Amino acid sequence: MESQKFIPYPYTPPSDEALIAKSQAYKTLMQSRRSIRFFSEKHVPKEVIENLIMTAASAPSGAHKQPWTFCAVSSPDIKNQIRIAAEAEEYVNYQSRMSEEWLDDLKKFDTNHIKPFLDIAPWLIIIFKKPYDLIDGEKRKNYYVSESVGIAAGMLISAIHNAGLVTLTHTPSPMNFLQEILDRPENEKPYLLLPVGYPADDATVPDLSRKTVKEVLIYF
Ligand code: IYR
Repeated sequence: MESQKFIPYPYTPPSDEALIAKSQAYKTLMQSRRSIRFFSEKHVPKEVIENLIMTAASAPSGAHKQPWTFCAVSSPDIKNQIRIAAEAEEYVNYQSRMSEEWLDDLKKFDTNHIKPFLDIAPWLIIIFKKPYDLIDGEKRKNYYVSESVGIAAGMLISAIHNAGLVTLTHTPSPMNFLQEILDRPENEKPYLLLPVGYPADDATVPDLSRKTVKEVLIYF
């Protein structure tokens, strides 16, 4: 392995005032994010989706292996195939695979196995994680794959919100059907499905509150 070339990192330190103002403004922006289950059919340009995904793909990753693939689906036929397969799995989940405790925890969201957003949202982004790369048929291991892909997913969610669109972290389970429908190779495993678009005009969200600073932050 040849040694890595290092280059200067271009950086201008912000003032304390700028740090406070920017961190406050971003907090306010991100605190207005909600998971949305009711989408509009309104078109979202492909260029926007590409910008969002390439923001996510700038995430840090174990040994810089970038162990992810993003599938961006706008084809009504493929979206419908995904909906049919996801609803079939979710039906079994709600009927028998989820515990009473789990179903009870979900009551406040009023969810069930029916997922119209999979047809309605203009885009479905499916994130695949790659436990290993296949290079000329050889397996090359990736590191901290779930952490890396989780960070990329978080960056995607914040990019979607920052752009003025909405999403939902949807995890139909099991979701191997996504590997088949999207014809992904054996080293790509479905990680998360995100419908992306505008909220429906009459979209509602559950009236929830977030934990306070005292509940989540401990200084030492
Ligand atoms: N995947 C199911 C169930 C579900 C699970 C959790 I954890 C949620 O926060 C919400 C739903 C569904 O999408 O309905």
